[in-house]
Amino acid sequence: MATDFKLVAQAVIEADGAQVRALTQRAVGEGVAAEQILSEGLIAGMDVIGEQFRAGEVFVPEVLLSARAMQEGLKVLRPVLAETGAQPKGTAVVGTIQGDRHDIGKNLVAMMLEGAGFRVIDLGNDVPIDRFVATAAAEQAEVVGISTLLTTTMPRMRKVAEAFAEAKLREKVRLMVGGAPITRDFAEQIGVDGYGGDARAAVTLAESFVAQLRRG
Ligand code: B1M
Repeated sequence: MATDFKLVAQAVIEADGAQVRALTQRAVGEGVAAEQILSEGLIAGMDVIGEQFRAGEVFVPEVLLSARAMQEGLKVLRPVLAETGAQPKGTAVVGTIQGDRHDIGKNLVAMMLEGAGFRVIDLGNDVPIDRFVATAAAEQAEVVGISTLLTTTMPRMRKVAEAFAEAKLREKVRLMVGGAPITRDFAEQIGVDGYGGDARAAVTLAESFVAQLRRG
């Protein structure tokens, strides 16, 4: 039976985690690409909730319940996205900036990086600026990915770039930013190395950073 992505999205909207999990499992079993289940099912449902939230039709508890339901689908997709037996392509540190607790998009970026063969150190959400720097240095990371979904916390991304410069790590570490309010222009303005519009773009960027660094 062809996968009905609308049903997956609807289950996210209705915050029915068991149904999200079952439908995601079924789609995986039918051989549907994990990225398609993500974008046309799980993320599509979350986008509807985001719109309803903006319009004042639903409130934080409903959003949180839908987010939890979406995570049930992500749990199913994680091993599929991470299927790789190769040597690590490089080390990436990822986290959501201090003051921001949104982590679904960042988790996706982490999963896709893992799936592409990176060693990923996920610092979680609400991550202080210094922790990005200290972890990158300690783990000899090539890539640091910073996520935010809030316009109020966007300015802190510039401070991360400044902190890496102060620690004299800008030659060794490439910085990328992403999240719904982030644009390429913003990334250029704050002086980071790149912007990922979605998790797939973040992986492509991370791969190009590692290639650049290895070329020297
Ligand atoms: Co909040 N929230 N939220 N929220 N929430 C938004 C972001 C908002 C746009 C909703 C709205 O008004 N329409 C709005 C921000 C407005 C603004 O800043 N201008 C908002 C607000 C205001 C808030 C609170 C302040 C609400 C309140 O308390 N009054 C509060 C903030 C709490 C805090 O963080 N301190 C809050 C809380 C929450 C919940 C806890 C309820 C929950 C988060 C649960 C969680 O993450 N564990 C939540 C959610 C779920 C959302 C929406 C509905 C969905 C976000 C999401 O997960 N999308 C969101 C509205 C929306 O975006 N539609 C909203 C799915 C996810 C896959 O997409 O994260 O964009 P996204 O990731 C994408 C890309 O952006 C990219 O890849 C992913 C796709 O492949 N990407 C990267 C992300 N990070 C990347 C990093 C990269 C590269 C790409 O490189 C490093």
